[in-house]
Amino acid sequence: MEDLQHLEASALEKIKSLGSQQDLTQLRSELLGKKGLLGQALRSVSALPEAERPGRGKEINIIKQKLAAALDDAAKSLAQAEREAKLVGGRYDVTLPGRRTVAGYPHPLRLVEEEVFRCLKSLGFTVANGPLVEHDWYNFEALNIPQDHPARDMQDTFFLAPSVVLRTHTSNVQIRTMLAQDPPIRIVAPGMVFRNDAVDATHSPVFHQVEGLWIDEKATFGDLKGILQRFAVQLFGPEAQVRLRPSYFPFTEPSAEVDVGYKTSKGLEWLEVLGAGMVHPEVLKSVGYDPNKVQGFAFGAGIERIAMLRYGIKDIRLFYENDLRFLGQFGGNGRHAPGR
Ligand code: 2NM
Repeated sequence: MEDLQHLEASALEKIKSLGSQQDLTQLRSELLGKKGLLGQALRSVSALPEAERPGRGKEINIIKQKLAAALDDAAKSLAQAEREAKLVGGRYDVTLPGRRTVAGYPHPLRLVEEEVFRCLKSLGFTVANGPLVEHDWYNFEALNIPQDHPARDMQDTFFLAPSVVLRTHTSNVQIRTMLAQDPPIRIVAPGMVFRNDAVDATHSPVFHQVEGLWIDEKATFGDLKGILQRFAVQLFGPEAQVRLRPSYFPFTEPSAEVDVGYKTSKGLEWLEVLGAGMVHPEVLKSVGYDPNKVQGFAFGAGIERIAMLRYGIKDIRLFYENDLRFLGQFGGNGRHAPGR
């Protein structure tokens, strides 16, 4: 009895002070293996008087089970300790906090462009694109802009060759679309345009425009006004109003400057936002349309100008400097704000 209690106590003590899985394997075989201490004890049972054998055998088996369970527990905690030691002391410290990923977010000019699309797509317009480097004919001639018009001056236009220019508006896309398709036409042409201007707070030699075009048998000036009204409400809020002033463009007749009015503390304030008009018969003729059969209207606006008015931005250069402190302020519209 006493020798068995001693065996159990000292075995449990050894299990408690194990330092490695290797030591554990060694100890397990010393205790429970074929030639181990408990095996020896069991074998010695046969030397006892017959009456003592079952009680002694049972005692030994109980101790055997206890030690086996203690060894299994020790194996688990040793494995856990070894895993933790590896993680902390290894080449990578996985306990460090992760690096934060920064979700992308749209540029303010893209936000405005997308809002323009949202308004016009709901009216059946599709987006059309075209080249930035354009032949003189698509940029000027087909748009009824005469040879001696000041817009064709080197002071205003970037010439790459005598009749190759950086497009000065996206109207080249309207011309190319009308040449490729018959009416009805309902497109919106966004993109980069170029003017030979010196940089200041309100001018940039590269900026962005969006132009719309609707041609069919009876697209009227009244339809144009309705679209402009929706456009104003979409971009400047439900209270926005529209006012047309007579103007002149070579490619439209009649032509209008479009002001958007919205309520401020100082009363109704009017801002010039768009140009628009009925497409000039000469433009229709130049793309092979019959002005007696089809008609329509066009309108155009500068994306930068709309963004500056909407967000209260005073310097156009901010759009191009890629300063994240500036760009991070336009994450509205359900988009992700920048991470830090
Ligand atoms: C504007 C203002 C008025 C315009 C005209 C055309 C085309 F190709 F159909 F003739 N496209 N865009 C237009 C008309 C553009 O921007 C201020």
